Amino acid sequence: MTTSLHYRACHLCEAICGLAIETEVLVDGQVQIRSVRGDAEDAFSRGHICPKAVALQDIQNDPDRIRQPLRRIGRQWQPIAWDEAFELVAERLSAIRAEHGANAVAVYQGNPSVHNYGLMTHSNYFLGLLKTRNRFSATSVDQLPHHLTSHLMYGHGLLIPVPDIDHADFMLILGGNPLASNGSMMSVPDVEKRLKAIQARGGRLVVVDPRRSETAAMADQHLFVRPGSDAALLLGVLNTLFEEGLTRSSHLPVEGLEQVREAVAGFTAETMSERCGVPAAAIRQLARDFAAAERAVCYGRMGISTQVFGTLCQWLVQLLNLVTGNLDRPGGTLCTTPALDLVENTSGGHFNCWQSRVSGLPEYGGELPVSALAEEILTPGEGQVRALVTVAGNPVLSTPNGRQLEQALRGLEFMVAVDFYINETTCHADLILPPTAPLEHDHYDTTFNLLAVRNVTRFNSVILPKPAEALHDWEIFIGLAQAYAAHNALQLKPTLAPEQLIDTGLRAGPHGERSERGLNLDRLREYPHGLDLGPLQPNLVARLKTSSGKVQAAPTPLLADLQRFAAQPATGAHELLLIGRRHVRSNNSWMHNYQRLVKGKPRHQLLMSPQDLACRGLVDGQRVQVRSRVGCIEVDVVASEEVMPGVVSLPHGWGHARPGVRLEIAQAQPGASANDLTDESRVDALSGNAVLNGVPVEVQALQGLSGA
Ligand SMILES: Nc1nc2c(c(=O)[nH]1)N[C@H]1C(S)=C(S)[C@@H](COP(=O)(O)OP(=O)(O)OC[C@H]3O[C@@H](n4cnc5c(=O)[nH]c(N)nc54)[C@H](O)[C@@H]3O)O[C@H]1N2
Ligand SMILES: Nc1nc2c(c(=O)[nH]1)N[C@H]1C(S)=C(S)[C@@H](COP(=O)(O)OP(=O)(O)OC[C@H]3O[C@@H](n4cnc5c(=O)[nH]c(N)nc54)[C@H](O)[C@@H]3O)O[C@H]1N2
Ligand code: SF4
Ligand SMILES: [Mo]
Repeated sequence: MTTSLHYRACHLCEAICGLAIETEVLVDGQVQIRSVRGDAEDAFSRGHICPKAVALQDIQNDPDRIRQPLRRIGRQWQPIAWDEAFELVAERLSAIRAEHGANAVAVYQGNPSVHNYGLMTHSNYFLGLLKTRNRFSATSVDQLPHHLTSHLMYGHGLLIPVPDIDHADFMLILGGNPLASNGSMMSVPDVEKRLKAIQARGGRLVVVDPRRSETAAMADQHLFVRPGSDAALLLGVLNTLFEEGLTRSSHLPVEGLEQVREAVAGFTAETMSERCGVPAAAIRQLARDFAAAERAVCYGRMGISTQVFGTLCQWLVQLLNLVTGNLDRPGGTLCTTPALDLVENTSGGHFNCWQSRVSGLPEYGGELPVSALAEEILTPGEGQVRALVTVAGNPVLSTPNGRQLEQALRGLEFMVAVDFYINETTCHADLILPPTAPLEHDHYDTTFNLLAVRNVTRFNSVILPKPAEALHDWEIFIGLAQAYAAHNALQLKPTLAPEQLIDTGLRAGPHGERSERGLNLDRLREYPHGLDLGPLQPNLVARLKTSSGKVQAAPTPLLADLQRFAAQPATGAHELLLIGRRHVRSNNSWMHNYQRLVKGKPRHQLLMSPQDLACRGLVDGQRVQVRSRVGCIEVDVVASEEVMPGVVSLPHGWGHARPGVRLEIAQAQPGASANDLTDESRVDALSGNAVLNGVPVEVQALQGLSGA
């Protein structure tokens, strides 16, 4: 038996930890994984690993995983050859498009797309040919407000300042729980150590969250905030900074600061306190503490993006850093100087160039908000969606009102999924095209090096042999493109393999041919533990993409949204509001069928404060029914002092007990889907981003409902 050791960046979340993976060749020539460990020599992650990476072994061997294309005939799945499958897709999509127009074909691209560089380089090779305006992705159930804010303020949706966590003295986190998520829009392996280091050097960590999350529990201060009201809190802080003369000038060229000062003048800590539930004195003190710190950073994530004023929140976060002189400053926020520079290589994005047909939600960067997907399928009329392509996504569990989407999918004329599972979404497809498993292809992270807390880069070679007949995601897209082009007499541009495209990108990048380092793919291959390109440096002046060459502090759409905020009545304090949560042993809507990951006690119950339980006559551990405007689920409730009164917390991505799904272990512990409760009609009106947090619900005992 021969064993060998391979190094590789983990692609499962944004932390991009270095892994050391040992493989062995068995007597029959098969190669299998022996162990997955953290790579202590990794320049960036220094040996950190979490349980998700260990489950890479289970992905490889999972009997549920599909290894050849499948075609659904009624309820049966039958193997089909690749060529036949490509031909079927081309034939069906071309026919639907010819009859009903380009927008009749929709696309959903899910989260793992951005963790798979072949999908990043090649999915559009095919999807671009469809020329549909009905493109959707996980962006609009997640970080769309970040992109839109950067697009409006800095001129490019990917020019996103990252917290310089290793040099900050004060870190304010709103709506992020990096101890569970391992950080997001901030690639930061080993985040717990880095947060503790802030405290060890005499700094402070403050967390704003309706739940005392794992991160809040280690913070120096935790403030409970009423879900969905962070814009009020941030406005109160910003107002205090101006009112008490706590601002600091910035070296950056800025336009619109006076307008900001005037626009927030009415939003005092005292008036905002009522809207967010945080005492005015605490809001003022937070502003003073933030301003007093030598190097402070405000970071707002998922919890404040996916709410009614998500974009307003992200704008206010940027402003807080800007007016205290912490934007583009060590210990504040800094933009990376990435080896592969998507900011230089792509357009800055566009916004609201068209709107969704039924609800008029705005386009961003060529995509529409996914909350509109089901209604675009269900509403008859010109431009109705009749066919769908999903790629690495499970919108039935991941997007608002999953039950409605499920119903919509049943009515499609044709659906094809590029995925390796028959899950809650792909079970509705006519055809599933499974790519190779993660370790069967090489890896470069096009996305998260761009958002890392140091300038890092790395290329890793393939670890496990590609099975005969298998295709990589990018090869599937080439196959689809060729078949589709042949059907429609289109001329396809030649393309290169992903690694060659990366080589070109590296050469053209800031560490490439025009720099001393002369980085290209061959040089990068010499650093399997990753190449550290140094700490983040101030660079925003040179990287700004606004037409004025200045930071736009007061973009018109954001000032207008402030009016929407001012006009909105405060949420009734009597309403029970649903929020989400993450856990290190769960990953979005998949990986629940990996024993190494999900072992142990269930983690998908509803958390409720003891006083909310008591006033409803409920007890810890009871089975309850949770109802919202759109749906109803049954779950076990757990008494928890972690959540503030008036708030219940349920993780998303569960709810695997649906007909047609083939995920054996996951179905033994199916849980319920939070997105059977979230409401597709509740969006951040400015961006169209889904509202997943702060959803009004009612909770009752199950037995009380008989006959209801
Ligand atoms: N209520 C609520 N809803 C949420 C959230 C929340 O916090 N609360 N979070 C939201 C967020 S932030 C996100 S990003 C979305 C994520 O939601 P989705 O975009 O649906 O992504 P996943 O749930 O990760 O779906 C993963 C799918 O991709 C497949 N897959 C994995 N790797 C590959 C690959 O390499 N190639 C291909 N072709 N397929 C692959 C898996 O088999 C699985 O079917 O969920 C959102 N939904
Ligand atoms: N283990 C694990 N890691 C993951 C994922 C996973 O599923 N599992 N998913 C990955 C993905 S796709 C993403 S986008 C990232 C997300 O990474 P994070 O943004 O860190 O997401 P969460 O861990 O869900 O933390 C969100 C926090 O917001 C809080 N919150 C909810 N509503 C509100 C509110 O109204 N105001 C405030 N202030 N807080 C609120 C929640 O209580 C929760 O603690 O994680 C990534 N990493
Ligand atoms: S924290 Fe994220 S990147 Fe690191 S090992 Fe876990 S899943 Fe992989
Ligand atoms: Mo996400």
